[in-house]
Amino acid sequence: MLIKKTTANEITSSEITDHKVYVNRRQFLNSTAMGVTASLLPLSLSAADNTPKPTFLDLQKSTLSTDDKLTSYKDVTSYNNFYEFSTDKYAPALLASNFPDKSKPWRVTIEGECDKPGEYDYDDLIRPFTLEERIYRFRCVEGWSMVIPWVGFPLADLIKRAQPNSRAKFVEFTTLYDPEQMPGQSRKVLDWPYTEGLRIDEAMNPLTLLSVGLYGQELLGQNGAPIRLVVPWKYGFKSIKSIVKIRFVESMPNSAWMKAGPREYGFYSNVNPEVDHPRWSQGRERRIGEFLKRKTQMFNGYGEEVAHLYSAMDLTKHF
Ligand SMILES: Nc1nc2c(c(=O)[nH]1)N[C@H]1C(S)=C(S)[C@@H](COP(=O)(O)O)O[C@H]1N2
Ligand SMILES: [Mo]
Repeated sequence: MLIKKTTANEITSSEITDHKVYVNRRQFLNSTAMGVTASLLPLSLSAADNTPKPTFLDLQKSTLSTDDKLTSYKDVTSYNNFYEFSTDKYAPALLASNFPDKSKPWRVTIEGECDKPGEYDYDDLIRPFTLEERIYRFRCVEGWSMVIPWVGFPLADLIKRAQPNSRAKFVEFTTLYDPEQMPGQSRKVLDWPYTEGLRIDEAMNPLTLLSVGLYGQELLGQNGAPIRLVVPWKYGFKSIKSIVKIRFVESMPNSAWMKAGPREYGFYSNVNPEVDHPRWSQGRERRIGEFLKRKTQMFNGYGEEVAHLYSAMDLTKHF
């Protein structure tokens, strides 16, 4: 992460459409980064480098967006699950405000069953991709939900560049392990580092996003800076934050939550009002900012796009 002009808590909701922070940052990158880091770019060879670089002014609006009313920027950035910082939902906004340490490079390793593995600086990793704004519903397993204008690019675009081989049946993601920056990791709440996984066809689905921002701004620490997953038809915990590793594997990976509670958290974790969590109903949800609960929709309302992925499966068994 090269520069940061402002911090989240200085941004008021009336300023959320002001993209200056991003634009400055991208212009800076465009003018300086290419020459210096070109040799570190195993994925961004030739052709892609001649295409216009994404700027946050040029954000493409995605046709996959919902027109549900947005959750406020304040709620999206102050009510968070990020156990590496705290199990208290209001604490990550305070404890992660300077995360990640801007003086340290953020590297993402791509490895496993693929022809183009590599280790990338964050800026090099995202440069080849066109950033989109996508308004997605996001539902937590505990029955709250938000509607968030994410900024990101399809995970499929990155996967295609990595060229997975025929043994790549699943993708495993890993969060940074650094107890000095993430105080919650000094307590064994989960088996750190946090890991998650998707089946390769789920990972390739056009809805699956690698997010680097929201509300037109760079991601804040509490939302999983600098890069996190967003899988809108699955419960929130699948959307792993602060990713440092993406690994193609042959067999189904075990996630941090599956290890913590195999009866409560399955690999698929599709939003499903018919399959309750052992300790609570999944039939209704509270949209943050609303008073009355609403009925939860199958696949969080994205059935048309994803139901075919599970047509042959018993979803009470594969929860
Ligand atoms: N590394 C990591 N990723 C994580 C979590 C976490 O504790 N650690 N929490 C998950 C859960 S339970 C939810 S609901 C979402 C919350 O994302 P948000 O804070 O941006 O709303 O992040 C998910 N990703
Ligand atoms: Mo969650």
